[in-house]
Parts: sequence; structure tokens; C-alpha cells
Amino acid sequence: MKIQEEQIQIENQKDLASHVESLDFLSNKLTKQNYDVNAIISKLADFQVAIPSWALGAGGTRFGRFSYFGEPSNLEQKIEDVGIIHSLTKTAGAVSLHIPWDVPEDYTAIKEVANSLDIKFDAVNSNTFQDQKNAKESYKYGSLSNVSQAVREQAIQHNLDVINIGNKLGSKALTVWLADGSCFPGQNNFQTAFQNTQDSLIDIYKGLPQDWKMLIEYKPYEPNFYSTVIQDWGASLMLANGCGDKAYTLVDLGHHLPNSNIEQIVSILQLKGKLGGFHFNDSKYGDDDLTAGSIKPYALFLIFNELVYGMKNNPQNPDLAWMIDASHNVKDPLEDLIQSLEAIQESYAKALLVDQDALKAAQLDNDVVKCQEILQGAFRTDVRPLLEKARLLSGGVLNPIKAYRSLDVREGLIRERGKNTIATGL
Ligand code: LRH
Ligand code: MN
Ligand code: MN
Repeated sequence: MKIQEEQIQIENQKDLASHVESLDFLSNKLTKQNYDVNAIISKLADFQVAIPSWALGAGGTRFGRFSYFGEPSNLEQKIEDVGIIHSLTKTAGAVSLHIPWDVPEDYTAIKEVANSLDIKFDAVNSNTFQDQKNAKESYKYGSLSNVSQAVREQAIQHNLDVINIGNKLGSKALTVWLADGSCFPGQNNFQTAFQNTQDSLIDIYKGLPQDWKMLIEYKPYEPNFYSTVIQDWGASLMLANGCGDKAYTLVDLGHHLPNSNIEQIVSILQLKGKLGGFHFNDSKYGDDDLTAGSIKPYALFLIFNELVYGMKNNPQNPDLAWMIDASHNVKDPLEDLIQSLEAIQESYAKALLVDQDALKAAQLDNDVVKCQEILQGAFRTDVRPLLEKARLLSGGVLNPIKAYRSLDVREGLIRERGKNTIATGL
């Protein structure tokens, strides 16, 4: 199923008058306050977030999974789904593959599908948290940190294979997330596990092409519940530094203990030029993988405020690999991804409204109240007309959820793929 340009135009006609009215109102207001509205809109239009190949079907939990009909059952269909989201939002121009869930059978064919939908291949993710079919060694007690050299070698080789697959598709980054750790005190020697991980990562790093990055993701718990080897940003940063210049820390919003100050983590990593990537989701309790911005929108805005500051003031930090890492049990996965994209863009737009000079002046005056007024003034602005305009200029729709429903996209997918499809992966 492919959304046609005429369909987009018809959808946009329905909402154009009210869009123009609300954009005029906001633009006038912002222009009077000396904002360059067009510059903000063009930054929004340029901002692209990768969709993970594992988020296109109903994710489920370990207690059950409720299928969403018309789900993609192969990589080609997954990329087609990303194409649908991208044609509506124009902000999802990349897909991030998890290997071995999504090993392409025919590289030329897959690249053609992606190309025709204007989708690029973002970071490739390795998987040493599940045992693979016919694998000699088991990851039950860890992968890159395992006490067995044979297991470590198998896990290293898998990562090198993933780099190879990504290379054929045009990816430029490898994301490593390890489930390695322990469930009970005494099970692991912390130092041995950490050193093994460092040595294994260095072996993988040696196989990284010159223009690639290695992104090291951390997580404090799950599936191991007593300790994880890469428990936090400090552990990730140490490992990245131990590998070299092309290795960076990746922040997944759900991978923190409750009340962690994520915006501060993001800020300091950028200062050190070591923030490489980002996984967006939201959570109430743990790694809940809920829709971005659905639970703590102010926290997402504060994170973006630091990211915007860093993108301007930290040229030592590379361009970031942005990705949504969410999972859906009760929503249509495509609608959920559209909502995440909207929340991410909205936070970005609000962060672009923060008057950095005024904030700096207020900080130098120790005017705490003014600092808060500046941040909250930006946060409380309804920036949605700016997002609409960015989509309109890029050929997307003014209202993606409304258009998705009015075009009966899910019904079309069910007609094409049938009722009993199952998404591979998580
Ligand atoms: C781990 C994680 C990591 C994996 C993905 C499936 O919780 O966030 O990024 O690759 O989920
Ligand atoms: Mn993640
Ligand atoms: Mn996660």
C-alpha cells in the first residue's frame, strides 16, 4: 500500500483554511518577539527520526500479545510501513534494522523498495541477547562479557557480521545493546565482566569501517535484575573512550532509574563530544517503551532544550542518530509511531523557541524565576501550526492521524496482507 500525492492533497484541502489561520496568528506573535519563524520551520522539516523495524507490529509484553491485523511479516513490508508513516509525516525518512530479525534476503530488492519510498538505512542493531538458530554457543550467561572465550568470540563475530550487513545497505552505525549482567549477587565478578566487555568491544571496533560509528547503549536492569554490565552512561562512556573516537554513548530514555536527570546526562555527554544516538520513548515506571511524550512531555522538552543547545554550541559532538524505540500493545503501531513523531517534533520546536541569550543573561543574574519563565514560556506555546507548515512544505499532510484514518490505511493493509499476519522480532 502506497499513499498517493493526490490523496495527500485532498486531505490537506480539508484543513488548509484553519491551518492558515492558526499559523498566521502564531507567526505574527513570534515575529513580534523577534523569532525567525521560517528558520524554525525549515529546521523542523529537516529533522528526521528513524523507525525501528521491530516497532511496526504489536509488540506485546511477556504476558501476552494482541495481534494487530495487517502487520508486516517480512522486511519489505516493514519498510513499506515506514514509507506510509514517512509519506504522511515527512519526518520518518529512515529505518533501523535489528539483526538477525531483519536480515535481507535480496539486498538489491530491499534497497530498491527503500529508495522508492525515500527511506535510508540508519544504525544497525546487533542481537546477542537471544540464542540464534543453530548457534554453537548460548548467551544465557552473557555475550561480550561471558566467562567463556568461545561465547565472546561468537558474539564478536555476530557484531562483525551485522556491520557487514549494514555496509551493504548503506548504514553508517552499529548499535550495541547488551543484556549481559547477573540476576543474583555473587553470580558475576563485576571487574571481569566489565573488562571482557571492553576487550570484546575493542575487537568489534577494529572491524568498524572508517566512516562508521559504534553506539553503546546502557540500561540499569532487565532482563538481568541484579546487575547489568553496561548499567549507566558512565559505564558506556568509559567503554566508548576505551574503544576510540568512533565510539559513542547512546541514550535510551527508558533506560534510567526513576527520576534520573536525563537532560543533564545528555548535556554533559555533548560537552565531551560523546553523545552518539538517542532512543525515544516514554515511561512511568521503567523501560515501559510508551509513546514519546505521552507521560512526561516537560521532561522531553527539557531534554530537547539541552540537545538544541548542544547542537549549536558543541561542534565537538557529532550529528546524532535519532530513533524511536517504543512498543505497542493496545494501539495501532503505525498510529502510535505517528504520535511519537509528533511529540518529538513538538518538543524540538518548543526547544527552538527558548531564547538562549535571555536564558544566559538570567543565569548570570541568578534570576531563578526568570530562567523558569523563559523555559516554561517556550514550553507552553502551542507550536503545532509550525509542525503543520513543515509537513506541508515537505509534501506531507497537515494532520497525520486524521489522514491515516480517513484514508483507511489499516483497512487497506488488512486487505493486502490478510488478518493473520505476525510481525517478526519482538
Ligand atoms: C533494549 C532496547 C535495545 C534493543 C531494543 C529491542 O531494551 O532498548 O535498544 O535493541 O530494546
Ligand atoms: Mn533502545
Ligand atoms: Mn529498551
